[in-house]
Order: sequence, then structure tokens, then C-alpha cells
Amino acid sequence: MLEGINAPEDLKNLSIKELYVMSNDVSELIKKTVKEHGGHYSSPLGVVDLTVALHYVYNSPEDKLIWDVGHQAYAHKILTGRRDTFKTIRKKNGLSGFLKRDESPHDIIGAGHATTSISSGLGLAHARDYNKNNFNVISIIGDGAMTGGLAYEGMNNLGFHRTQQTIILNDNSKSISQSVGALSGYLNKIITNPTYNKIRNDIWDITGKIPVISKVVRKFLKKSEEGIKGFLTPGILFEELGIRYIGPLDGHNLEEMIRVFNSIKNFKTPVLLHVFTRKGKKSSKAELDSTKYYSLPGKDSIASKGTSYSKILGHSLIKLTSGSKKFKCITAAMDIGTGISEFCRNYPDRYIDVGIAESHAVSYASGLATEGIVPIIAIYSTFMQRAYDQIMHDILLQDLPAVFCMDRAGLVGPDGPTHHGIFDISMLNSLPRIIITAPKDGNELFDLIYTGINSNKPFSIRYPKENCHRYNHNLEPLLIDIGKWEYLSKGENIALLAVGSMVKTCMDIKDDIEDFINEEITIINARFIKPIDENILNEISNNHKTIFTFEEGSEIGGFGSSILNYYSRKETAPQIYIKGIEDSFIQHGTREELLEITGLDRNSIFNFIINKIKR
Ligand SMILES: Cc1ncc(C[n+]2csc(CCOP(=O)(O)OP(=O)(O)O)c2C)c(N)n1
Repeated sequence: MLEGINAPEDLKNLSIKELYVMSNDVSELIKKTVKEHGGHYSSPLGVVDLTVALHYVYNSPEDKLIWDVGHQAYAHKILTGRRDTFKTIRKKNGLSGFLKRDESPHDIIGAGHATTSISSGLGLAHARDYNKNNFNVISIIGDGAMTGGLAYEGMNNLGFHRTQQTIILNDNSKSISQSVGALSGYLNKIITNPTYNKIRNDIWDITGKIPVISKVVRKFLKKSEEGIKGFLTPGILFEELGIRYIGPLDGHNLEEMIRVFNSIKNFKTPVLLHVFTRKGKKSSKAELDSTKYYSLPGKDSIASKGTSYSKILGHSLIKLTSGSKKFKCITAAMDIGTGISEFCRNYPDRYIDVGIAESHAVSYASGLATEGIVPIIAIYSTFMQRAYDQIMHDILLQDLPAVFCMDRAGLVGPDGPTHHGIFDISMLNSLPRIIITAPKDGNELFDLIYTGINSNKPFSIRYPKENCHRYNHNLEPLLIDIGKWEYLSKGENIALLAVGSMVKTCMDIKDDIEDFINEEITIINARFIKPIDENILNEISNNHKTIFTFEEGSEIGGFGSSILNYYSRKETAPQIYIKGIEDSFIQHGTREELLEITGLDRNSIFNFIINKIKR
């Protein structure tokens, strides 16, 4: 059946029975494609029925469907003209794994970071009202994303301004792992509330048992779902905010969803529709363990050797902090991704999952720090962007210690521009007091964590989405002098200052460069991005004519620009060439492809150096 669906209009003439077949077909296509090519798995499967019902009732793109995060919107892609290209998802030049405005007119607002859909939706709704248009705005947000503060800012505004916006709360009681927090408990209570559900079902049954009035009453019930919920409503939290609550609805019952969507379509006021779905639906394994099947690597993915930096963080925290009560680890819904699950399991009183709430995580950390607890925040570089002001205002300005372990720093690969961690250096570089570091390998990550947690300072460590080449988990930790770089080789004339992942790349091409220019070169592991090692900079400026800097991060405001800035204050300085990521958003592809595109792979760096020297 899927063959005949090239746009959402093609769904409109199908019967309910056919819609179920359609939904199955879409799920099968997702399963087959993701198993083969990799991608998100349990989240997209959980919302196939919901997506079919939405596209059946609403008229996208005139009606605006806004998906939060977008990792679950695979069915939306398939039903909006991207069925045949779906197999290219997350591949270089292929479909994005998230929504993207330039990919389809049905992708109203792209996303990748959670919890934006209510605010963007309200902006859209207000623009509609201002322009005197008449479409529906529907924001679809998961219970995980609802743990983020932005959702409440959006609802607070929406409830006050009271315009048409429908929020569909896709509640599967899971974030990537279990959803956390009071709201999660509240939603769960609603779904499992036997009294409410019994009354609801009883009313429905009773109407069916009184044939004379059943048709009229049921018609009334269908039409006034709103009214019924008015006196039965369990969603009082939303109601009190001025948002009509309807639910909970079975997100796999197409008839029920279609009926309710049709009945609320003409509401002119805000509505929250609470839909419960099963993550991983249509795959028994994924339904049973949606966290394990959150994403699949794809058939062609080759497991690389070595230990991931994330795992090393987990090992290090256990090894370095388990004997002391003064450390507390904070995650914002990313315990698995950041490698700290084992720590969380073993030391439940010394870890907290705050939900998808990065800004809260950092302000929370500041509170801990005032009482002598050293907060260790395990977070992805890209999501740290959410907490920029909290770092500046609540940690640095207060002069409090905190350790930021920033995973996925640099190019992340198939998740693309929303997820690349390429702005953290520039973001933090301009802030006073913070120490910014990047290890050259796994052993150094261990030492930097040790140094950070004992520094009593705000200390950040960035490391890439990679398995590292050198890690010996039996080593004893070493304290590294803050601000001290490391000479890896000493030459004259030419020096390469490399940060983090770039150290190995520079070491890999060292011999080739030396053969080419017939002299030895200096390579420095610039493990402190801030403070920079002024002693070494002064030293090399005496006998080196040319300095190259390499970093897997934005060039503007990055490490290289700190070096330029330093030498610009001197009377004489070597010639400096900086290489990082130029001022643009980098699309998706494998990490290797993207390093090549950005000129940060071995070949490109070799050529970059040689071309400049030849000049
Ligand atoms: C700001 C931010 N922090 C963390 C993440 C990582 N992340 C991606 S999806 C997800 C869970 C989302 O849960 P939910 O909204 O319930 O959607 P589901 O996957 O259950 O459908 C998380 C934590 C993110 N995308 N954005």
C-alpha cells in the first residue's frame, strides 16, 4: 500500500482498516532500513500509528506539525514524499536523521535538541493570528522532552495568550532510558489511574447497552470529548495553566485518535492531548527493551578498536571518586551516552539525572558546590550550549568549582549539524576563570579527570566521539600542572600545536612532513586550551618561523585564535596558520567523511602544512 502514498493527501481516502495496513507497512520499512543502514529505532516505531492518524486528519504542510527533537519522525518523512529516499537517511548527502527545513516543506522547523516544539509552535501560532491565517499548529513532544524547562516556559506563555495550539504529549514513559522527575510520575499516575479509566470505559459501555440512546449519546460523547474530560479530567496541572487537557488516549488505536483529532481540530484554544504510546512498537525486541534498541548501528558499521572516551569517563569516575563522598555526578538524561550508567547504578546517592535540563543541571551544580560537594557534569558538547549562561553566571562568576566532562566534542557524524560539538571551545574561551582542556588519548583523559576533580576550579574536558588509541586502565592517575603543555617532538622552524583528537593526526603525519621538508618538526600536545602555555609559546617563538594550530572545533574564537591573540601583543612573532572548522554548519555523514570535508583528516592536514610551507 505504501507504494501509492506520495503525499499525505493520498492517505485521506483510505479506510481505517487500510490505515492499519499502511501503518504496518511504514513500520516494516523503518525496521528494514534502520537494521540495514543504522539510525534511531524504538522512538520512530513508537509513533508510526500516531503519525498516520495525524496526517490523516490534518493537512500538512498547511497545518503545521512540529516534531520535538525529530529523531522519531521517520514515519513523517516516509508519508511526506520521502519514501524512496528513506534508505539514504543519515548518510552523506542523504536525508537527515532529524527534520530539516530545506529537506521538505512538511518539516516546519528542524530540531535535534529537545524541548523546542512548544515555543516554536506558539511563535508560529501567533504569526498565524497576526497574519489572519487559519491553520492548525500541532506540537508533538515526548515525555522525555517535557522534562526540559523550555516546555514550561512555552506552556506558561501559551496558557496566558490562549490561542489555537495543540500539544500532543507522546508519552511512552521513556526518555532514552527511564524518564525522570515529578512530571513523569504524574503522567504515569494519569495513565494507570484505574478509577479514571474505569469511569471512562464504563460510560462508553453503558451508552452501548442502551440502544435507543446509544447513537445520540455516543455522537455527543465523540463531539464533546472536551466536555467529558471537563469533569473527569486528571490533567489538572495543564488545565490550571489554561491548557485544555484531553487524554490519556491509546496512541495505537487509530479510530480513537482520529475521532479525537477531528473533534479538537476546530478548537480555537490551547489543548494538550495526552497520548500514550509503546516505544519500539511492532518490534517485540525493541518493545521489550526500548533503551537497548534506541538506535542501531547498521549492517555496514565496523566496530573500531579501542575503548571509547565515554567508557573511560565511566571507569575513571568509579576509580577516582568511589572512595569519597565529596563528588556528585550529574547527567541530563544521558547516562548511557556519556558512559556513566555503571557509576549511576553503583552509587545512586552520588548521582542525579535531572532530565533533559542542561541549564538546570549547571545551576544545580552551583548549589552543590557552595556546600563543598564537587559536581561532575557529564554532558555532550552540543547540549552544553543550553547552559552557557548558567556556566558564566552560576559557576564562574561565583567562583565555584565544577568539572564539565564534554563528550562528543568535534564532529559526531550521522547526527549532523544539531549534534556536532564544534562550538564549545569558542563558547567557553571568552569566559574568565574556566579551564578548558582536551586529552590526546585515553590515559590523558583519566589524568585530566583526576586533575579536574582535585583542582577546586571550574574545569572542562572535551573529547570526541571516538575510540581512543591509548588507554591502560591499570595506570595510577597523575596530576597535570594546570596550563602545562607537552612536547611530543622537538625540531626547529616549524611547530604544530595540536588539540585533542588532532594530536594523533599530527603525530601520524610527522614522518611524512619531515621527509618532505627534510628537517625535524616540533609537535606540541596543547592539552590546555585555556590557560595557554605562555612559557612554551615564548620558547618556540625564539627559534620557530612558522606555527600551525589544529583543533576539531570552530576556528572563530577557538584555540588558534587564542594563539594569534597572544602573539599579536608581541613585538615579533612567528607566522601563524590556524586550522579548525570554518564558519559554517557541517552536515551529516560519517565522522571520517566529515573530517575530510572540513580538512581535518590526515591527508588534508598534510597538504595544508606543505602548501603553506611551500609559499
Ligand atoms: C537538549 C537535549 N538534550 C539531550 C538530548 C538527547 N536526547 C535525544 S532524544 C532524548 C530522549 C527524548 O525522549 P522523549 O522526548 O520522551 O522522546 P522518545 O524518544 O521517548 O520518543 C534525549 C535525551 C537532546 N536531543 N537534546
